[in-house]
Amino acid sequence: MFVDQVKIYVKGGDGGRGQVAFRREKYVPNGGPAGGDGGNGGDIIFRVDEGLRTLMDFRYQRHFKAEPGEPGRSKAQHGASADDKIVRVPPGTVVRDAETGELIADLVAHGQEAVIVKGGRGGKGNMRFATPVNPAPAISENGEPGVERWIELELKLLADIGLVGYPSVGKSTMLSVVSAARPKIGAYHFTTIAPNLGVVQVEDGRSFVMADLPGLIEGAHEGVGLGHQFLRHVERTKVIIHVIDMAGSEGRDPYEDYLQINKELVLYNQDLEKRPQIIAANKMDLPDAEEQLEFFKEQLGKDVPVFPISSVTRKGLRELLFAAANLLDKVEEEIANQPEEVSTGPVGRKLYKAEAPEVPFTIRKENEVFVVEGTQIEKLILMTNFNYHDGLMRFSKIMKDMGVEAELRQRGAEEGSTIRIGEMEFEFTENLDYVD
Ligand SMILES: Nc1nc2c(ncn2[C@@H]2O[C@H](COP(=O)(O)OP(=O)(O)OP(=O)(O)O)[C@@H](O)[C@H]2O)c(=O)[nH]1
Ligand SMILES: [Mg+2]
Repeated sequence: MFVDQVKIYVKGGDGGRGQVAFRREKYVPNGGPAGGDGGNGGDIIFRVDEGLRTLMDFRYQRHFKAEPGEPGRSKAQHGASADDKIVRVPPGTVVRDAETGELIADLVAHGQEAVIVKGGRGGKGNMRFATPVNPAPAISENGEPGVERWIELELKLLADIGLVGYPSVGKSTMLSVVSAARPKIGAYHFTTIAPNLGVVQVEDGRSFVMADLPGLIEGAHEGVGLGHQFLRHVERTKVIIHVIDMAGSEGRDPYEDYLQINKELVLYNQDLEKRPQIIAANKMDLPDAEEQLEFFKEQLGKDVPVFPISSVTRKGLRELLFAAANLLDKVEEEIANQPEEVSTGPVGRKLYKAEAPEVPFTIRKENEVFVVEGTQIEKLILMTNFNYHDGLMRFSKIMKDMGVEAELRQRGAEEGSTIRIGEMEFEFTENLDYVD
């Protein structure tokens, strides 16, 4: 089974909670704060492994969670940070946010890594909150929650050259004679239902990866036949070999075939119009093929080379492969001279936009309740340890600094009004001051 699209859930590890503790030592009166920070939660990192070919493994495991950081300890010890969780993916994996469709990572080269979600930061222990005004604060933070999201993985084949054409024109047959691949061959349509890859060796030592793709028919760009599902693999090939049944052995007109397939490619993706293409006139061993080829060339009318071949007798294949390798070299040279794109960066770890952008808070009224929303303020609620009075004071100071308090007052909140942030509800209190 060829699995090339899955939806999975990922969550970074939560940060460990910071500790409230005080030094209690002999001969040291009023020991200072000694609560350590929590450790950071682990990130989820995808790493390309060229040993993998499909997204098959993700059909059985769809949830990935990184470990949380350890809580901070007393005696000024920090909690340990969790290890990152490494998830192996095949080369050609494109990762998108399932909700927004936003590109998170495009993983191409063996060993390439991307941080898919960040783990949460460990909460600060009370040692960190000591100030000259409040030298022994009972404040600590809870750990920051790890980022969670649903993502979509899509596998795009990494073939240099793709074989494109109607069903039964002989694409699989060609791959089977120019490489060690053994795709299924049949005299019926849609024999090939998933792409096959083969490594092609040209006589002069050059080699490239060729993909035999399922046949396309009219309407493929909108999902007719098998086409749509596999057209996106065509997007990644650098050169297209357009295979045509030049004998018209099924009664179709070769030139009509040629136009129709090109139309489907362009309707699917405008860029495919400019993709370098080589025309392979196949089945030249059959009667009438020569005549049809002449007519085809006339209709084509432009200076596009056509390579007459027979995958059965192997005639013409050598010339075709040379031309393909030459064109591929040219395309690769052009790519090498282009400024580097973000999406296919060098091997190494890269942080794509793993976190949602911070939006300032908003306030809306739900009946009599003032609901404050915003990632930063909601995170603050989760990270505040309300068990300590000092913690509460710090929370209220940050609310004030962020302008939440002023905005609430302006919206009509007064002493005793109900405020809701995240899961928490509390009463609005004026004049809460940080330093008592
Ligand atoms: N005479 C002749 N027959 C060929 C040639 N190439 C392929 N065929 C035959 O054409 C039929 C279809 O070949 P396939 O290679 O399965 O065609 P395909 O393009 O992969 O077809 P789908 O996978 O269905 O899209 C088979 O019966 C092959 O034997 C050729 O050069 N000459
Ligand atoms: Mg086939």
